[in-house]
Amino acid sequence: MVEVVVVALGSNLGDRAQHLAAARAALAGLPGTRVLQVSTMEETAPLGGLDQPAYLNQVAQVETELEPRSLLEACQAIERAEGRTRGARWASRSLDIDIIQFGRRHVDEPGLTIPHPELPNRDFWQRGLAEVQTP
Ligand code: A4P
Ligand code: MG
Repeated sequence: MVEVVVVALGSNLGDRAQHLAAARAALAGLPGTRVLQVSTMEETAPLGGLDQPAYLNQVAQVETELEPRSLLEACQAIERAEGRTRGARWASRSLDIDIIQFGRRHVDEPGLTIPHPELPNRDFWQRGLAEVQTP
């Protein structure tokens, strides 16, 4: 079954726009998956009040035949592929991919909650979602 899914991309380390571009390309390359629309990239102040670089955030609407758990695992593999900055240093924030919505499905399993519970708290996700959502 094909579902329309919205994922959030975020980066605050290294070449942030390049990490987001790599994420979009990798999503488009997943089996049974197409990128339908992407929102404008937006620079956002780091949440959590920590002394961190600013984020670049973007939302992508994709169509996929993957099940939620398979998509999560694929997103985590993409994060790992983009997760290294120069040298061997592991940088967890160079790319974060979160699944915001998965069609109209609700998932509440260990390690996977959809819709993403942080959606109401992240205005930049809401703006991105509004840009890609077809009425
Ligand atoms: N997980 C559960 N539900 C989902 C879902 N719907 N999509 C689990 C994706 N993952 C989901 O994520 C931790 C665990 O969440 C995963 O193992 C998965 O099973 P992670 O990406 O491995 O680790 P993380 O990034 O440290 O945690 P998380 O919860 O993704 O962090 P946040 O809350 O996204 O924080 N400020 C700005 N301005 N912009 C940002 O994008 N992002 C963060 C990262 C902090 N501050 C930010 C931003
Ligand atoms: Mg995450």
